[in-house]
This record gives sequence, structure tokens and C-alpha cells, in this order.
Amino acid sequence: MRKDNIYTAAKQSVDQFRFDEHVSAVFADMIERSVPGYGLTLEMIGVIARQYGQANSYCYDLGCSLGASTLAIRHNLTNPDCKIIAVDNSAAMIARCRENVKKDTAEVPVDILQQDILVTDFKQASLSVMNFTLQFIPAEQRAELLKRIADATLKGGAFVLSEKIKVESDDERQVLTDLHHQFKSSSGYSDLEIAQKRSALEDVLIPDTVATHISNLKQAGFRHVHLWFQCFTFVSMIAIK
Ligand code: GEK
Repeated sequence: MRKDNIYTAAKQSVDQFRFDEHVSAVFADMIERSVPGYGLTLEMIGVIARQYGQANSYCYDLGCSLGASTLAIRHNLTNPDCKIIAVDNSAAMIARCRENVKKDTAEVPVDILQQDILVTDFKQASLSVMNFTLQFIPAEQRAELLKRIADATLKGGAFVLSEKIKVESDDERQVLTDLHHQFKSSSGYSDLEIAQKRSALEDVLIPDTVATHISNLKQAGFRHVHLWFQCFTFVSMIAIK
């Protein structure tokens, strides 16, 4: 795994974060050292796929990056007639995702699409996953996207939404943000790297509160929404149709 050194050197000005070739080359290391609990979300996406994958259905990995969630689903689906659709709009991510899926030996078919998930045509979904992707979608387009996902979800199907969240309470936000900073320091990032990455993400990653996510998911048409994971300001929810 190539080490993420993107923000190691001091930059005159920090460009907006983009999922380009440089990021995709170090992404596995970057996300593991930046998102506390990321490995656990992947492991539990596998568990959720076992529970919710239905025969003759599709499983969507939206914002698939290198295909980590896709592979977690692929190795755990017990229904033979499922197909996985992995979507990402970054050409660099999709190229590496294709290589990773090609190297993998599991049998469930996977379609890999370089596409904006805002135009993906969803159908017969027993499971859809957005593992830290909705936060990059413009806020005003999120409700419509969630509605299209909910509309395409089969009865009893599930949607996993993992996100970095906005915290309203000043005290809570300070404590959780400091702990996240400490997590990144413990993972080997310097204060400069942490500050430059934060600045790059400033207008790119726009978090919502858990309450907003739950309300949006219910509004979209999911019957039940449960928070199943939280570590500092990172959460994952499961919504059931
Ligand atoms: C994982 N889920 O490893 N359409 C398609 N893809 C998009 C869009 C869009 N409109 N906007 C952003 N992306 C993965 C990790 S990373 C999370 C997901 C992170 C893609 C973007 O190109 C990137 O690959 C991914 O969403 C977000 O389980 O970097 O924190």
C-alpha cells in the first residue's frame, strides 16, 4: 500500500481536494489513517450484505473508489443471482477499482461504471451502499438522490449510509474534533498535514447532522433508519425499505 504523503510538504496555497490520480494512488492508506472505524464499516457492510442481499437483485456501491465496499459485498453475498454495480465519477479511482476487481476471485458479477451517481439508473436494489460518499454530493441534490435510491429499493431491502457528521453542540464538536485530530496524529500524520488536508476539504466535504440524515432518509421513503456505528464524527446508518 502506497503511503499518503500528499500534504506532507508545506504548500503556498492549498488547492481544493480532488479524487485525482495522486489521491487514488494512495487512497487505501489515506482513508484508513483518516477515517476512524473505516475497516469496521467494510467488515459490517459484508455482514449487512449477507443479511439483506436478495436473489435476482442488484447491490449498488455508490462512490466505490478502489472497490473496498464492492469486495466486502462480493465476498459475503450468499444469493447467487445478485449483481453488484459499482459507480464512481473519478476516472483514476475507476481504473484502480477495475484492477482490484479483476484480481479478485469471487464469482458474483460486478459492473463497474465511471459515472456521476446523480445520473445512475437504479433498479431492483436489495442493498445500496454509500460509504462516505453523500458528503461530497451538493447539499441541494441529496434529497432527490436518496429518493431515487429508496424508490429502487425492494421491500425489505437496505441502504447503508456512512458519513462524517456535523455536530451542533460546541462542546461535543470540540471534544470529537480533537479526538479525530488525535486519531490522525496517532496514525502518523503531522499537524501540518492535518491542517492542509482540512483546508483542502473545506468546501468539498459538506457534513450534515445525524438528525438531518435520518429525516432525509425517512422523507425519501425508508421505513426504518438506525444508527449502527459512531466513532467521533464518523457514523454509519442503515435504512430499511
Ligand atoms: C470505500 N466508498 O472505500 N458520483 C460518483 N462518485 C462520486 C461523486 C459523484 N457525484 N462524488 C464523489 N464521488 C469508498 C470510499 S470516498 C470517501 C468513498 C472519502 C466519489 C469520489 O470520486 C470518491 O471515490 C468517493 O466518492 C468518496 O468504501 O474519500 O472520504
